[in-house]
Amino acid sequence: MTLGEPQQRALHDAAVQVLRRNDLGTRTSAAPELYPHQWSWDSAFVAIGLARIDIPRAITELRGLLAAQWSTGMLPHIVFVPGAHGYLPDAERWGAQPAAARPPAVRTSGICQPPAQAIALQHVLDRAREKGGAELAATEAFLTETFDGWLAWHRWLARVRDPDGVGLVEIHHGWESGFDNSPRWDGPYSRVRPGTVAPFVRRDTDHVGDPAERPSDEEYTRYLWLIDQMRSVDFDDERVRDVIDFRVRDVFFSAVLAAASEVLADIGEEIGRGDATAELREIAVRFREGVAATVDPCTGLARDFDVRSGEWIGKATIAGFAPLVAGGDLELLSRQRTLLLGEHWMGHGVLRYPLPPSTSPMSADFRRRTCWRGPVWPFLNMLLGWASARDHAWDLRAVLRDASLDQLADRTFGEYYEPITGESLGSRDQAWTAAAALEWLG
Ligand code: 9WN
Repeated sequence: MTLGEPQQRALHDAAVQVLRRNDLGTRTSAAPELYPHQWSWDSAFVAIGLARIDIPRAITELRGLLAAQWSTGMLPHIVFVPGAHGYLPDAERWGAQPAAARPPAVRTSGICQPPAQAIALQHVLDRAREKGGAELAATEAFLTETFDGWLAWHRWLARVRDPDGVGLVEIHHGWESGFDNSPRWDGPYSRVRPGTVAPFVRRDTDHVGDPAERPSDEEYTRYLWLIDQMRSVDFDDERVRDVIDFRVRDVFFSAVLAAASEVLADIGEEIGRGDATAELREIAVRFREGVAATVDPCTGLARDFDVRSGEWIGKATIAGFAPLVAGGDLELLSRQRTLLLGEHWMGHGVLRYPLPPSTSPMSADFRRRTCWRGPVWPFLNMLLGWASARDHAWDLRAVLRDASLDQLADRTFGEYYEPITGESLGSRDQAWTAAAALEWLG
């Protein structure tokens, strides 16, 4: 089914309302109750949706995020909103206390998330070009003003998180991946041994929804332990590597960096910052090649690498399609598209909609209701749709678009969706889900 005109209009209006409801003025809450703060990669995808309805507000969103950039270049994964809580009982425990590199005026976490921001910048510029006039001028001025900040962010990732130049970003916490409790991290987390850390206590279980859908308290205690380890060295990049129990080269994060660096190089050229082109294109090539090199010839899926155990992580998750985000080798991309559309993934007979589940239904790790272990994430489909358009993979893009609109027509804007029944799960009125609807509607 594809949506008729009236349904499309209703979906559009409801998505706009969600973004307005989550609008805090200069930041957008990731979701009203569960995630009232500004999350880094959510905010990039939110800006893509905002650019469809309000270009100046999209610019404000990205400007606000950049204002929380650390002096090292890192963009923090959460910018805490004063007075808001969600289910994180106390921001300090998650690293929001002063660290030497943190800007003084904001409270932020001390970890990061995949760098989707340049992809958002490109969307804002595209929409501004369609409008022309004052909005285009304002967008160009914004890009000129902030270019060095985005460049510093990419540089920090390339230098600090890949010091050996292997073309893969090292993460130090599952949350840095954005795929919090994915089966990808089961092995690495089994080697995290919490010392003296006060156990995680949920602030209000009503906010968390069905406990079966989310990580357990024991998992949260490990998450906190890693933050404590970082805090013990004042979040100092060089020292964190020595003390942290979790060191993984994340293939999907690396793919986002590759794609975003290429886009940032294009933007730089357009606004007269050709001085950064060579460096950014080099980062794009390095990480694209790094991602491609992880592909398991047996499964065709890209893999993460656990630095501490020296092992590949070959779980059947959507992150295995990282090359489709990174772009590059045409044959590899074509093989991956066939795999993605095939019966282990989007073409699996049990699925409510032909959309990629976060873990393959064929995998022993598949859990249909547990957030990163099976459910479908609309923002990821938007990202895959963007990459498909970039690579002229119109067939894949068309399936993703039609199925996404069908899925989102319930207008709940769920955080994620049960892949077999299509039920909306997790948080409701999730901002990046509303943004995905607006982007697909065009
Ligand atoms: C921790 C906000 C974030 C997303 C992540 C998603 C989830 C947070 C959590 O929500 O993570 O960062 O508390 O579960 O996994 O991708 O950015 O929407």
